[in-house]
Amino acid sequence: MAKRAGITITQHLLSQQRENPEATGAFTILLNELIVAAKIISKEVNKAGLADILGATGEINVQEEQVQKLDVYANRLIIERMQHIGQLCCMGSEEIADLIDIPNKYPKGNYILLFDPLDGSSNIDVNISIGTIFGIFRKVSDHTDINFLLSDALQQGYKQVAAGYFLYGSSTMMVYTAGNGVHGFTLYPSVGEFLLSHENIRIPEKGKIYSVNESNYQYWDDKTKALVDYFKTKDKETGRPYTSRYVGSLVADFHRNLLKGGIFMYPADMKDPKKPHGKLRLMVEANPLAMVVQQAGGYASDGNGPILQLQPNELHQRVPLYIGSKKDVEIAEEFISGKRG
Ligand code: P6P
Repeated sequence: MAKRAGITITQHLLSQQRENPEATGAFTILLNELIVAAKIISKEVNKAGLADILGATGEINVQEEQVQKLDVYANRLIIERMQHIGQLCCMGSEEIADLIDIPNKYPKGNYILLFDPLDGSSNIDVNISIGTIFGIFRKVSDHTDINFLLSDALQQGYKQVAAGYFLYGSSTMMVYTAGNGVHGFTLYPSVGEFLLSHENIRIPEKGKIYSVNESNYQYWDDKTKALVDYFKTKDKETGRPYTSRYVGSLVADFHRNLLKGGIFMYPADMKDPKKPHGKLRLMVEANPLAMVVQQAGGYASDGNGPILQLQPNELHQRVPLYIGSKKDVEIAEEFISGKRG
């Protein structure tokens, strides 16, 4: 992986913009403002142990999950920073039930930002890496009297114009794709800039790591149990058993597997009858990471087919997720779809 240290994210975005004759700069403005939000979140996350910003608020969000103080902070911060830049017609947040309007006093734009402001936030108190995940669509409706329609957000993942994540860990990183490869940037706090550290990331075609919460084993169907048992079974020829690595923070687990190879799985389970398709959200988790992994040479499936081809029905719909090294995810698809037992 070639490295051109010293390239700032702004330089990189502008060079990508220059390579795209249709680029108007709107997208660069959008990402740059999101980066400012991430820098502020990073500062708060990294001092969370010192400020009274730890712990839960006592509220339950639209996902019926405990709301962490930093969740609320990050969500508000992204909304407030992004709503005034004049590039969005609306936003969708994992924390908010409906699409978020752009206040009338601000100009509107032609992009939709969907995001999970702080994924894995239950890990904040124990100093485990967490992240912000984002996906960007171009508006498709053209009603002059309506700013946006729900259908502008509920687009198939392959129509995303960009996607990526910020990882607040031992260092703060931004990993993104705009359809022209996957590039990683590391925040240099003393400089206050994200500098190119991982140019053109490629995920190994086959890994040696599987990531899944095995405490759900009893809630899986037989195909899912057979799949996880496959990765645990000794077979020298196929390099099994794989190593188990599961942090419980999607961005951290995904990022490790992106760099080292492997498969992350959050299968459908019968644990909660209200969530038969597993825990992860299609629009703000699976789709963005599916675009990143595909651009890096990997694959993301719901067990029966590509995540990026799924037609969304609702903003917060959940989906089983198998994502990572292409050959490993294809094996998962063979088990879950019943082609291999
Ligand atoms: P479980 C964090 O709450 C999250 O949404 C993802 O970041 C993570 O991968 C998953 O849930 C962990 O869920 O059920 O294994 O604790």
